[in-house]
Amino acid sequence: MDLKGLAVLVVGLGKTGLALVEFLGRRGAHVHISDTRPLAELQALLAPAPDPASLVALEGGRHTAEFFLQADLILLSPGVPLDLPPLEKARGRRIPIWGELELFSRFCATPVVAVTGTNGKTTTTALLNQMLQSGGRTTFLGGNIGRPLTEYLLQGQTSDLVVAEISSFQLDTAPSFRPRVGLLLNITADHLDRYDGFSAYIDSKKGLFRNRQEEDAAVLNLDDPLVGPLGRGMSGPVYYFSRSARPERGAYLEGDGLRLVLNREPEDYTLDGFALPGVHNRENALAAALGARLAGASPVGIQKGLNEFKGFGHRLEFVAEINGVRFYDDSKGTNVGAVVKALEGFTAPVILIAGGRDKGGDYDPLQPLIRSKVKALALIGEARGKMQAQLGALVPTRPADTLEEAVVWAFRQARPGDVVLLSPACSSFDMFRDYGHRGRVFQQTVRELAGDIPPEGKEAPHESPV
Ligand code: UMA
Repeated sequence: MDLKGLAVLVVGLGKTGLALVEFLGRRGAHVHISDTRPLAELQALLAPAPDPASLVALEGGRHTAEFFLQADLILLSPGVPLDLPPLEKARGRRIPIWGELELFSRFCATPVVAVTGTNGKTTTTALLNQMLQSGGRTTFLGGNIGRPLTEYLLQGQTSDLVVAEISSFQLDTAPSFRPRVGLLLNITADHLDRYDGFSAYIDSKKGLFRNRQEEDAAVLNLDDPLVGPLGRGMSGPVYYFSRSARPERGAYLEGDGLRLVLNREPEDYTLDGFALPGVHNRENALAAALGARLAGASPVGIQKGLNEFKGFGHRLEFVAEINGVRFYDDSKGTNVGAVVKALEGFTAPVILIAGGRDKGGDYDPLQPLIRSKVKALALIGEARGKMQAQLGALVPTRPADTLEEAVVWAFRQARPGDVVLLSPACSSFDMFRDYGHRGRVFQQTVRELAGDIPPEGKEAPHESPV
């Protein structure tokens, strides 16, 4: 595809937008940018850009139809909603609207291994990547995990494989995306602020297999009532992983280890050296091993990956122990399903810190676990009122104005042997730049409590919470 001379509008100038701008500039496109952030902020972001000559027009502080309609092609960052009014107008004029993943799909010549699902994506993707690398394959790790896939195109496409964590937002705007190995881990309610109901979200996730061809492998969670049945309608290689059953072709738990059955003899792997806690991480290990093997990882690489993988930041990450109280950062737990999985992993009483930007779902499914595992609840952010109404009667609950206040209160409720867990069930954008920022503020506050860091060095939230 030739982008030379094409007027291409990039909507959103975050990580993805910046990578897109650079790629488009190199390909000779006329780059237009629209972002709701103030113009001066956008200009500062673009200042070090290598080829400012390609930048034709910049719109800051708003999105307008006039600006959008100047484009021959519109490229969306994943966080940009599809129902912006200027996009409606552009659709009316038949201007193509793609997500970054669509552009990537059209330019990438390297086979892609893609992982999607509501929860476990990041851990599974990173573990799968480590298994491939441990076996000597070269990979690019990117996508929703934090690194735009466009960076792979900028690097010159020199890896054997691309390993990509893919969100539903990305799938929605990538009609040509075709992974050679696609893993669908699970589907539970999430992002209902952006989808027209749960079934629209389910359809979005199924989009992973939209262009599947006979030689492409599908990896499905047999235990998930929405994911398992999808295999019935699929031809070609379909593999299942399960915590409770023994699929004919796929991966399951066998004794204390993990067994893979592909077309050959069963292969057994030990989980003795596997460092991640909780049964859900065993499920992630099953999916990762199966996906990695199908993508060409050697058995030695898989075992090495299982032994050496230390987890991904802000995913049930152990932070510190203070006076017998253990603190865990699960800032990446941005929906109810993730919090359920996090709580299931603890046997000690938990003081839970939750809340943030509400995503339109229901917190009721947390009730049984709050009753059985949670001793006290601190609530932050925009969702705290709604969460208090749905969960506050179950255990002592405290709304807090800041995450720091919530941490200090949680610590006061704790006794030796208890756990303080940040697992918000919400996105972070009401108080923080992203979940990583929220996790770092949590960790820093905990370390201050432990007396490790003086409060001066603190990273501040980017705006005051409501
Ligand atoms: N913006 C607008 N208009 C809007 C919305 C946003 O102009 O209506 C602008 C913002 O002002 C900002 C930019 O768009 O300047 C942000 O774009 P973005 O939200 O797409 O963020 P990126 O930095 O490009 O990060 C994106 C993904 N973000 C989202 O999907 C929200 C990152 O996933 C991903 O790691 C990154 O691309 C690299 O591929 C994060 C995420 O929260 C981790 N994902 C969601 C999740 O996991 O639940 C799906």
